[in-house]
Amino acid sequence: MTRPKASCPIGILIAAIAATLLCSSCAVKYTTATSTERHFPTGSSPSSSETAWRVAWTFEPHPVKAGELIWVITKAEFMRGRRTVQGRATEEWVRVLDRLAVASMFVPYVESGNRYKDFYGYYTGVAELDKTAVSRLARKPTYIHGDRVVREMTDDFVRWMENGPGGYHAAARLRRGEAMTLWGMFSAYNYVYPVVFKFRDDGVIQVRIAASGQNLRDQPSTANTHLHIGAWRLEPHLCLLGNANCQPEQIEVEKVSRRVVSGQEEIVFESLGGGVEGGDDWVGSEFTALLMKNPSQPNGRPIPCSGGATPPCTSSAPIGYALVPIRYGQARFKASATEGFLDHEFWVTRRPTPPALAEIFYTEIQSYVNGESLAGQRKVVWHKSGYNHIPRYEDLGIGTNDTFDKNLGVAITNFTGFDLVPRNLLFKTPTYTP
Ligand SMILES: [Cu+2]
Repeated sequence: MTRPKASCPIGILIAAIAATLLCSSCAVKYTTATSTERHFPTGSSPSSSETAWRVAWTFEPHPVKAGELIWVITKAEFMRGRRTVQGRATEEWVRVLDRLAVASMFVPYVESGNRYKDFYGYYTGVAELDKTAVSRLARKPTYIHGDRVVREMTDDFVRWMENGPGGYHAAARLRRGEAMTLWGMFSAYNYVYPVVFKFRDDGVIQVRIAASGQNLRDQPSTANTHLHIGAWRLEPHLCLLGNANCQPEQIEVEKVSRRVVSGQEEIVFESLGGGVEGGDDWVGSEFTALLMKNPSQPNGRPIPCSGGATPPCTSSAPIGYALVPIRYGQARFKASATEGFLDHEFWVTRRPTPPALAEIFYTEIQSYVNGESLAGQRKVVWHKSGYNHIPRYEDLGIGTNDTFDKNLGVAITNFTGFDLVPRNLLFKTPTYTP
């Protein structure tokens, strides 16, 4: 694999050494990996819970900005339920992801030609949080790791509602959703970017980023309009823990489109990249999503036998996750040929070896995509999603002589991102008992 132009092996080494030196007094505080496990519903014991998440994360040296760290989810495992085997209820955990992290924040302005890579050259670090302020603000109980990552158990509105014959009826039940929400933020000079990973009780992972902090200019004019294009990098795993036959290398990544074919609407599945590294587009009229599935990991749910098969029979449906975009639009204007990362909303590449610290920037993806085969390889999936920030009075304050002052106001957050949704991963509707 080729490497990003600005992160040669020596550069990475220097960055790693510099991070260690600069942070020698706080190495334990900022670089120690940690993990958390939470069961749903909140308050249930691990032996009686319906579902659960186990998530690990760490801080790694930024390959370009020496001395700065980046926040990386290094493992996400979901407990999909219990199976009774030989009279004993056994938890079934699925390793969903090996890595999940922000991969870019690209900010091109309509005026001036300024086009900032806020997660690359303009990155100024994982922001330190004021524990007292966060504890006052956040839902309880709150856990804060290394002054950088907050864990909250959050409400998630209505998860499901029953209906009955003739419509909704008074005896119907509903369920309030819950989530384990992890959030932190990174900064890029005047801007601050809250980063949120919400791990829901139904197996969904909601990934979001927002922009806040102070605007670059004092004027709320349309000439100061800019995009905040967030991007993420993830490594699907999709294996049941303990299944030695499961191979993440077999994962297939497909683009799913609702498309008119010969006058008929159809759901069309196409290999992302066609077996080699490559990218493809989000099409609003086709509700484009991605499907990641692992043929080497069947669902395993007991099903009636057919065709003379000998019991017990189980579902061979591969477990999977859909990547569902949440979008406001898509940027296509390139100021130069070096901005090829703007060409597509989805990319798939071969995972480099070793996986850490190499090929982690969406804005450098042109140097990663070089036509290598994906057959039998671990895959990295990339997605970008941005919003158009037209500065308004609400983002600014009023200074002396009644003039606008960016430093006396604050940019109001606008979140963008995507959802990761289980597909044929559970046995039944999660958190629902008929
Ligand atoms: Cu902005």
